[in-house]
Amino acid sequence: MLPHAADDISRDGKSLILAYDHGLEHGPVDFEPNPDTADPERIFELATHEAVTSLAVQKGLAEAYYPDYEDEVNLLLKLNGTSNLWMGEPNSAVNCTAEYAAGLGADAVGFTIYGGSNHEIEMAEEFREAQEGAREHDMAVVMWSYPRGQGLRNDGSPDVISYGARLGLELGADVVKVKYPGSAEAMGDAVEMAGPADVVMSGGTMRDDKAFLRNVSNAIDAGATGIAVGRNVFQRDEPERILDALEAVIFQEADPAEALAI
Ligand code: FBP
Repeated sequence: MLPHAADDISRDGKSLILAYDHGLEHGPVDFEPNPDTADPERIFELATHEAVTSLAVQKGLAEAYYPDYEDEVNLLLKLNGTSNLWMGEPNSAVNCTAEYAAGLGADAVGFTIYGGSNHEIEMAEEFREAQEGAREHDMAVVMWSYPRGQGLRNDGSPDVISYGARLGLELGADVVKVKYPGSAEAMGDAVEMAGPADVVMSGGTMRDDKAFLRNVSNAIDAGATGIAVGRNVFQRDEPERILDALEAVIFQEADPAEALAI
């Protein structure tokens, strides 16, 4: 484990990853609340906000837009991903190698693992290749650790989320992205399981500002180092406002109510 491998995509040990791989993972439905968000340029522009420590996108968007933003945005290139147009046990295609990501100027790579899926074994083997490739190019490794599949009755339970955090540590991720397990205590358990790996919470669907910021604040209090968030930021009419508030909660550990007043 390289203790500071995630420095390129964090600030003072904290991070706000703006995730924008939704066009692949969920499709145009995620742009419906705010149709302008289908335009990647808008999100690359948003990623220049000082709260954002990296932007997570797939290869195609990086090739088309990153050359214009490489001085202002840290690139977290997602190496696998898939659409939800098909049905079956959770799985994800590897769309890009770590070497190719390095060539695009990536600071870090991202990789989804669906622990508990019938495809977990092949996904772990694909992750091994990605993780070792990232090490060769000094890129941090962020694992989207989302246990799900036939074997799991409740993939949102604190125990399963803690197991997901541990998978990240065991397999060599520098940062593990997990769903918020519902309380600061449960998040604390996940953070403990991840050991020296950073834990960031996932953003989820758009919801009430105060409840959202309260969860983020609880996660930070529990030792999480930040958030990887997509819809809860980019679907808003004024995404800069919630980024300002997130910046205060994550980097200044401000109270959520005060952060909203900024
Ligand atoms: P959100 O903040 O919008 O939840 O995005 C985080 C994320 O991990 C994205 O990177 C990804 O596209 C999406 O969630 C996958 O969500 P799920 O697999 O749960 O539908």
